[in-house]
Amino acid sequence: MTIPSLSILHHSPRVTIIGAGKVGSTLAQRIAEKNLADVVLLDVMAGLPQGLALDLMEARGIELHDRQITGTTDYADTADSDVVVITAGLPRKPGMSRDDLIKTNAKIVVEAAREAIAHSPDAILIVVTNPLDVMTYLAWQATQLPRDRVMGMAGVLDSARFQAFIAMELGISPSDVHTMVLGSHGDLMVPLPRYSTVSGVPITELMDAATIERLVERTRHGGAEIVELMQTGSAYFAPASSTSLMVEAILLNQSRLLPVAAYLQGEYGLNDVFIGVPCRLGWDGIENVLELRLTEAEMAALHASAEAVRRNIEQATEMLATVADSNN
Ligand code: TXD
Repeated sequence: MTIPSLSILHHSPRVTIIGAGKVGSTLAQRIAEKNLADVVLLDVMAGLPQGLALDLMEARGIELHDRQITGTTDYADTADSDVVVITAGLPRKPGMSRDDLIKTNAKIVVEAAREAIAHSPDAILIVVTNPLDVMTYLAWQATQLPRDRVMGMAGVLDSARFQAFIAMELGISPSDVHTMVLGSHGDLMVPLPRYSTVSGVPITELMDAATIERLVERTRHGGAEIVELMQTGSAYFAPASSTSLMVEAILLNQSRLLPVAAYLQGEYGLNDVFIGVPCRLGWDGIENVLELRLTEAEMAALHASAEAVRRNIEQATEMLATVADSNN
């Protein structure tokens, strides 16, 4: 049998996921089973990504897709990826804040970003590792990619949590709830009830202020609530779904308006920092940053959030410089 040489056969989109842990492996499953792209899973633990990839390949006949899933420890196997997602690094343990992870994760993320982009110079980079906004900044700095091709995943997850809590409170489908959470991925995130709606109706019309505040607080501590329950790791189903939504928006050029950590150059009065703001995502990555009209209090909360990120960026940069000095 002769197989026709269709150019499309040579252009299957390719997503590399660095870090084959809980988030990375669940994301690989979502991307393959949604039939979005071939997936390369890379980890430092020899055997882990290969085993997970084989396991996912063995499910293909049942899940009915033909995507290739490859496991590797070698960056050469990730070459020419369209999207690179970094999930490598440690997750939180009970009692830890996301910022406690700076020391362990900064070096891992910088090296992963550099290696991955050296092999896929045209890729769009999505960072997932915590502390999210700081790690996204370091990855951008290490790769020198244009700002529209580097982003962090957090706002989609924080908005999904707020969406879930509103849906549970009102006893309605989460599909009818649209939420907007800006700012850093941490206790200083900025959920925006004024811009959160149920089928077009602002939630401020449907719940009293105390109820909304309770749901906002639960959203702020949504990650910690799960860490406390699990005791042995952090959330990964909703984080993988959120990242997969961003990958899908990019690969299918959907022009979705999603809150993602983006590099700001004057938007919202902020400069030289990555922070969660609504962005239009498509083939080119971040195609546009939407500047919402914010109240004074909302703007102040966003700036406080950005200040905290900035302090952590300084701390991480000093730490990386010390490591580099001690290696010289
Ligand atoms: O909203 C968000 N952005 C997040 C972020 C939501 C959930 C999880 N979030 C963070 O993602 C979490 O705090 C961690 O920093 C990362 C990954 O979380 P995950 O739960 O997947 O952690 P695991 O299961 O420990 O997996 C991490 C993997 C593990 O297999 C390590 O061997 C691997 O990372 N690892 C590396 N891979 C490649 N290269 C290097 N250097 C490396 N170091 C560790």
